[in-house]
Amino acid sequence: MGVASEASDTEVDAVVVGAGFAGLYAIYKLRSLGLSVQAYEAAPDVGGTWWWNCYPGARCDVESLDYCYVFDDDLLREWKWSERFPTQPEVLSYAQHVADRFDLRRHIRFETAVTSAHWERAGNHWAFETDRGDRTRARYFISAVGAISAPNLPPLEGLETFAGRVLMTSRWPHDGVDLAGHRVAVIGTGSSGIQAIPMIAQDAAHLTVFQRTANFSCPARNGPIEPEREASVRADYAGYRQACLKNGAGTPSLLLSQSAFDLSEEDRTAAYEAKWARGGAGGIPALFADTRTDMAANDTAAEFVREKIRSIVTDPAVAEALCPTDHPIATKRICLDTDYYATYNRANVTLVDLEKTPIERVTPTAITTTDGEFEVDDIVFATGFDAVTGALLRMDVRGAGDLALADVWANGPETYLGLMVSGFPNMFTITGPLSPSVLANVMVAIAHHVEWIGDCIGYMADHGYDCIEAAPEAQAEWTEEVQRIADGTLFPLANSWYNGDNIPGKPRRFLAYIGGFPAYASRCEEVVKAGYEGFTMSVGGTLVDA
Ligand code: NA7
Repeated sequence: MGVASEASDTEVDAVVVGAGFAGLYAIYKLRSLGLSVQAYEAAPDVGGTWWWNCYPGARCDVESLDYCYVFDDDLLREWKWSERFPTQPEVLSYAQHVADRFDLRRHIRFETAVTSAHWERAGNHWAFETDRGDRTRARYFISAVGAISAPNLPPLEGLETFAGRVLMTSRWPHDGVDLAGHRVAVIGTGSSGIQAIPMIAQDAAHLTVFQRTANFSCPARNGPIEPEREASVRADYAGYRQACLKNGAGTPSLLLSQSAFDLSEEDRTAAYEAKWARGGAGGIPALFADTRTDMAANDTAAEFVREKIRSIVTDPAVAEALCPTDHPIATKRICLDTDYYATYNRANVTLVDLEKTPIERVTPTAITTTDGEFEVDDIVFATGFDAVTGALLRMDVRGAGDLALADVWANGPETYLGLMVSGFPNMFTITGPLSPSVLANVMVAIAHHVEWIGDCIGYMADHGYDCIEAAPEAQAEWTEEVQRIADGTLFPLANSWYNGDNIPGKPRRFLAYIGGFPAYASRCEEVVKAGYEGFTMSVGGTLVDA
């Protein structure tokens, strides 16, 4: 664990903001290029979202064999995952292992948040300030702030008067929380709530779940990694990785090729049953390519899951309340669970349907809805994140001409390839807005971006450039293309954080590239082959087309 020292005033080649998986690899990569690197991390240790989200039941919903770095063969050989879907402590210990093994901590200042990053054209550098008073100048600004890292705490009326504990899944205390004998409220039924609810129900005297929107969840069927599967992956990891890179979601566990209507109804149902029994990545929607584009195909998957909910939950009224009907399946992130629906059969669990009876206020001892008062000792917010753009915008980022990123993105983020923003020279965003990010295996997305950025900086050094910027026209075209591809799917039909819908006032724009990881990676490669088409590189402040 890093220890913060005195505030500093320094100059380095690159500042990396964030020491999660993106930040760690960026530090490693930039250092290997010979750059001096300073990273800042708000948490006391590495891991990013895996440091903060240590709530009960927290798990990765990408299979462990797919959720790792591939830049070092020894690291790949050495590290053994214990379960198919790794727990948060295991993912965190992997991040810590990587930091130690590659001696990355010495570049990171922990418990230090970057508060501002301003581009200074005169010095051709970024000037950073932190909440500990550090001032740092750097030629390159690498944002590794994460797409799902800026928590969303809804401003419920009266919350400040609540006498019990207010907890957030995304800021869970590291020394744990004793819920035994307590009456606990969980607000939110996304991935975090759906993972935490079965665990909390086991400890709490009573659990009341406040559900605004029912969500689709499929069984993870977690367990130890099958030795044969692990052996076959390890026997040809390079080949396995190539399969990952060719898959739209960056993980070969998801086979998205056939239509739901390629099969007879009977065979389709049998395929859904088999997937439900097997569990795993992507859940039921991962079986057919047209689940995300064709409403009739989507309905077959959605109705299959609704029937499963009805078969598991014994109280028909509770089952109906848990059946999602407001959005096509998978247009909100599909959840993977362990005993989520069965948890509602417990005598100590109550579901409150906020669609019918919204929360009015919080009192010192209760949450009050239009239906009455629910007395609780603890309130757990599992209310998600200001996803994809939130973490970047919570810093004061100003580009050329002192333009604030928040103003430039007032109508939604605009980027070129999700890698750079026009008017913000030398600022790279790892898994940034309008890149595959949250729609791909994020480890694949991170590796791709870090390597692309490293190669780009290497190219600039080789050619004597010291400044790169996205051209406004290229950015406008990319931004339009990302939305157009999303509009060809069912995703815009959902009120989801993919569209920015979960944050009041956030402009509606599809925040990730949904054309699939391979198409995205090819585009990035073509851009490079065409001499960094759509980017402008300059020497000593004189703009020259690269
Ligand atoms: P999510 O998926 O955004 O889920 C947040 C949940 O909180 C969701 O059910 C929301 O309902 C609910 N919510 C949000 N605001 C409120 C208010 N004001 N009142 C009641 N309920 C509310 O976040 P998660 O942390 O679960 O998962 C995020 C990602 O992290 C996940 O996809 C994984 O990749 C890991 P809504 O559906 O918006 O009506």
